[in-house]
Amino acid sequence: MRERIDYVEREISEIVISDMQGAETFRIKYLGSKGVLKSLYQEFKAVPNEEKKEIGQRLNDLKQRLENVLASVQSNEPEKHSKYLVDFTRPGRSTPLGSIHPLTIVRNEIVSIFSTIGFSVSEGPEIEDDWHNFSALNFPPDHPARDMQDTFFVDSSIDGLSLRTHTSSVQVRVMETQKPPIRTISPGRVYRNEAISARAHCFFHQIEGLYIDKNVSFADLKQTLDYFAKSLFGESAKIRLRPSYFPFTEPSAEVDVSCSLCQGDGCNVCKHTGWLEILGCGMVDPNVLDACGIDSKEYNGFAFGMGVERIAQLKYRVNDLRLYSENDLRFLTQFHF
Ligand code: 2NL
Repeated sequence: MRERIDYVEREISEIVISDMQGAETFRIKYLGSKGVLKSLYQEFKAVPNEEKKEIGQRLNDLKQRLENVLASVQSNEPEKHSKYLVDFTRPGRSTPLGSIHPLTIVRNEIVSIFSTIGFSVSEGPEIEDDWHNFSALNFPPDHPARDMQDTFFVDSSIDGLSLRTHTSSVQVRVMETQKPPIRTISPGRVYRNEAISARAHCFFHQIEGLYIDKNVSFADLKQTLDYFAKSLFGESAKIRLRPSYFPFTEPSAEVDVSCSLCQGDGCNVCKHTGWLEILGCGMVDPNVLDACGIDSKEYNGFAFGMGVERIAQLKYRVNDLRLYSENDLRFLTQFHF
């Protein structure tokens, strides 16, 4: 009730009535038989007894104010009425502060960790051709990711244009245009043709990293990822690597981080393994370097990729991927950094 009275007071202080027509509209809206004041008095009946005195007083003041405004306009004294309408001493209306999306918070944090060790940020288009999304990355012609089932093709009449399925396509562009040494990460939205559920969405956010130089070793990769995991999850975080396969890296590995909730003892979140999978990585396949115009006899490097949703899920215990894109303020306002 108090808020509604506040609201009406604020509203009328901003109204400018310039003619008789305006005065009549004002009268009907606020003082008419189906007007705002009438409905406030209606609501007043339900106010608890102990508050009746205060709220009743405010209502009567409001009624007086509305009548005064109307009378001054009708008596054609515009100066007087403008004094009633605008109170320049009122404090300004406060604007509620927004909050930063959890995926943005996590992305910024990851970008900032890698920037401390010399990685730049590169971005590229979300619609890609077959070369940058697949062929240059050593995907064989019959790889399932090239199938309509897994990838969104933009227009069947335009050969091979699709929504990028990973941000490796950005790194292909970097390798094509820059000379080693290259140290870059590419954050961005990627698309996969999946049925939407708590665990899968048709788009998600990825951060990929690429390091190309002379004599880069697998130990360099491990050290970089160990530094990253400790910076993101705390000094006590450990990583482990398991052999894996990607078309664009050889050898390839999947990386787990020790579960920060149970310190490795085993809990629901890590399914009693003590470990959580956070990213994939490997040494860039020489075929990829050569396809991008970098001599694989002279240079080599490592690359890695991670899902931002996945990392945010682990950091903030989010259990349903759909929450990230529903724009529900009850979810979005919970994140602070
Ligand atoms: C994952 C795994 C990975 C890469 C991404 C990459 C990029 C270039 C060359 C070679 Cl240009 N590799 N990226 C490498 C290994 C894994 O992502 O699970 N992502 C969500």
